[in-house]
Amino acid sequence: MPIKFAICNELFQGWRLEDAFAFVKELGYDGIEIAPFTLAERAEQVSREERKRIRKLAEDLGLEIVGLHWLLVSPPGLHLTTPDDSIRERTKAYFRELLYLCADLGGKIMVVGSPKQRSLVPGDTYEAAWERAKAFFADLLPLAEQLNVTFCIEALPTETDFIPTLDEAIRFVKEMNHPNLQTMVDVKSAVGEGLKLDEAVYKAAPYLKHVHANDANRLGPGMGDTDFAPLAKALKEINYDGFVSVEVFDFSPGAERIARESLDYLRKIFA
Ligand code: LER
Ligand code: MN
Repeated sequence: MPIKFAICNELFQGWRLEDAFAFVKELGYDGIEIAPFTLAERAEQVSREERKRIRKLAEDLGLEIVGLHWLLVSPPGLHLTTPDDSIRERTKAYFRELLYLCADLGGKIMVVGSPKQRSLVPGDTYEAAWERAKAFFADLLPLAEQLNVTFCIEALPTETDFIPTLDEAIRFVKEMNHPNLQTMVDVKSAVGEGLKLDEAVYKAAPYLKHVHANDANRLGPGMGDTDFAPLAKALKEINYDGFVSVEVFDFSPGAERIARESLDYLRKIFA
């Protein structure tokens, strides 16, 4: 199966969803990844009708809704590893809402990034946070399985002290030992921890369910010095059949240019 390309929707700030979907389809993307905060402050505020409308918009265009990321940008006050049971329970309840939103939109993965909302709170220890995070996901996994959604734990070395590296993400996946909790490679993060991109792919291969494509400079792939050739070669070698999804953090060149140049580069490199 050929590798599919997607793009994250928060880049299209101020666009109507239908315009963003149509634009990325026209460029030739296969999928779109949704940041829930772009739809509403809370997932529950996205009505049943709106979920159907969004899903149909994508289906009518032949665009796949890959899943969700930037899960906890809103609402405020949530945290995944805090020793405060009530905050953690609220966060878990919100993750259930996100699982339903993801499944209602036809999405199959949820990227567990949320660096700020998983970092150790002052006074906590890594080991205690680790056990809480395991219990947190253990409670959610039956619903994830029922809804056919897979959590992808994202290593974020420059943004968080909890699961900062791909090795730690893999260790977490192995300890959880559940098909609906896997990992992913975020390119700027792999570069950030000093991994070669092929090395990152081979390391993660048995658990690799998603890829975020971004230059180390936080622009789109091909818009800086990061060479994606080793990534493409390794993904082909392991017969990766998921999405490579463009995720940028510097929107200054404009959504149109970023979306177009990123896909042109990926197509050239993966050809
Ligand atoms: C944050 O840098 C990131 O890569 C996002 O995918 C977080 O969800
Ligand atoms: Mn990412």
